[in-house]
Amino acid sequence: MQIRVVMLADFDYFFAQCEELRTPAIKDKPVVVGVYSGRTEESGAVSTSNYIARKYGVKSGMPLFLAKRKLDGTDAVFFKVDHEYYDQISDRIMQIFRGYASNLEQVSVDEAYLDVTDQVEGSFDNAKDYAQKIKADIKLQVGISFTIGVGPNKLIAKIACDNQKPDGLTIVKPQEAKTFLEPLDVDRLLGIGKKTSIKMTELGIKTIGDLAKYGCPRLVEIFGKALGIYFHNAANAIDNEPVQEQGEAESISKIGTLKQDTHDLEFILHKTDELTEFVYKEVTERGLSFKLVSIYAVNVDLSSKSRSITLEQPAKDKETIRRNVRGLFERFLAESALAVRRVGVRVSGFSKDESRQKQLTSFFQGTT
Ligand code: TTP
Ligand code: CA
Repeated sequence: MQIRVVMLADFDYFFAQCEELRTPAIKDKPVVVGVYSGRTEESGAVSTSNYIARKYGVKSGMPLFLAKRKLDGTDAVFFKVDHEYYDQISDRIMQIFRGYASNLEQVSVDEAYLDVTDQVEGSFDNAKDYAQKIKADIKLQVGISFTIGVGPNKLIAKIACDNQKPDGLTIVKPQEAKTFLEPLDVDRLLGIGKKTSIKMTELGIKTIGDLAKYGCPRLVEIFGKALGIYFHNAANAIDNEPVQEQGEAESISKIGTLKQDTHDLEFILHKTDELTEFVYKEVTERGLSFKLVSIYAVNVDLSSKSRSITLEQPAKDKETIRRNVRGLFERFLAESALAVRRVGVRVSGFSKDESRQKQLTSFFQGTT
């Protein structure tokens, strides 16, 4: 198999960092974002906190009253989760990532894998500069910092990412991958929770290195075929899972640069029509219906904005994309005085196109 260069980007203390972005004055204070259950004013749990609050012992999942107690006497600030706002920021970053990768797999609101093999020509030395470039670009355009792990597959990228946070960058080359994993505890591998880890301790397996040396047939005997083989491969730094968009997070988009910076609607729509063609073709080829149409604009000052509209019914036609892109840009230009440099069109919220599935089914029925 060809060498791959896979990145995992994980946004630093994400919800709390979003709050710092909105209110920069709190940056030097402990910041806690919580889910308030509403039973009493104090009841609820910590979603996340910035690294200053973490120094006082605040942790995700901790009851809010306990976090308040730990931060007693400090000038800590508390926020209620605002998912809509965090999603917006996340979407903007994911959209920029798409421009940097052949494939993007969004894992959660603040994590995504990027396959950048082609972009860095398979070189891990290039990958370092490339990762720094992405980090700097997003810091500039959005103002959010994140940590990147780079490896020959998703498994290594993920573990590399956990190596140094926040604002970290850890690169594990293919030839270093096994040695990198060796000393780590087995529970660092995805799929090894408390129960499995206890079982492994009983077998004398403490580190990933121990697991790598344990015979594959024995592992299959103990954990079953699928899991046994997975453990053996993972411990030996083998993971062939492709980086691919999936489920909810999936979207199809295209971004392009305008021939000149402009604030003119028709000029912009001329370009977005081209982008829509591309998006529409992809949607049709994959037999998808979409429920969300979004636009994206990078202004001359390099700030970027996205706007979305949720359709009442899933759609699959070009005209729906065009009409909504026009409406979104009309509103966007009315709200912003800046000239636009780059524009994008995106559809998401997919469902499989039923009529096409029926066609396929009858096709199969017809041929058997
Ligand atoms: P994480 O990536 O686990 O944590 P983080 O981004 O806050 O911090 P870092 O990566 O720098 O260690 O989670 C991402 C977001 O998910 C987090 O900002 C808030 C939310 N979250 C919860 O709501 N509850 C939780 O228990 C956890 C762990 C996270
Ligand atoms: Ca994170």
